[in-house]
Amino acid sequence: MSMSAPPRVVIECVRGDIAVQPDVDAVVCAANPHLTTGAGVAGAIHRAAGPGLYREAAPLAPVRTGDAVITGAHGLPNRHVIHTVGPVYGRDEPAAGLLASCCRRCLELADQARLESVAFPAISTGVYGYPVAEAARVSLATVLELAPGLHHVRRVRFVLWSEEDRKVFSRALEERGTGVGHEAARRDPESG
Ligand code: AR6
Repeated sequence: MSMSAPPRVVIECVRGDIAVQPDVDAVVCAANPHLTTGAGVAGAIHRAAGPGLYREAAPLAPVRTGDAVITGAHGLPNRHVIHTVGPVYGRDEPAAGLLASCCRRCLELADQARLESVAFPAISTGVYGYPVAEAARVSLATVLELAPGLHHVRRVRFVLWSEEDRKVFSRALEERGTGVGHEAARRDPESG
């Protein structure tokens, strides 16, 4: 790629556990408005972080759907946790607009905190019922749209719990193509 090209944001889609991403500055928690622990991502993050995470987060609640807040990472191997509240599919409308807003707010907070890297789970696709393929398209489109305007964030990783979901995200990323201020990279942690 040309030397004069703007700094690139690398987007990765990997299979894994969002609570075990030691090489990123922040991990995103798929939270509920009260920022309490729960199933899935929030359960894994709060378990690994320990009770200090909820103690720090609680005064920041309630968080509106589509919004996000940032805290320390406590027992997690990262610097920060960004807690975002995705839409409950079929209830919170417009679903795509709210999911895009989650991704945008997380990137804004990461960039404001001068973070270089952030890992997202597939927000809303578990307990909140958002179809994975649609969520992948919305989330990736939002990251790609915002990437050229980011000052600090250079790496965005989507961490998918199942291989099937990783493929869905990877395919959605491929469909968007590359070369507009971002670069797509895929890595399977289990293949080294
Ligand atoms: N790492 C990465 N992805 C995971 C993990 C993990 N450890 N565990 C599950 N997933 P969810 P939501 C996937 O339910 O839909 C909570 O109870 C999972 O397979 O965590 O936004 C909160 O407290 C799915 O694809 O988040 C809220 O009440 C995706 O992560 C509510 O659930 C998101 O699933 C939020 O629901």
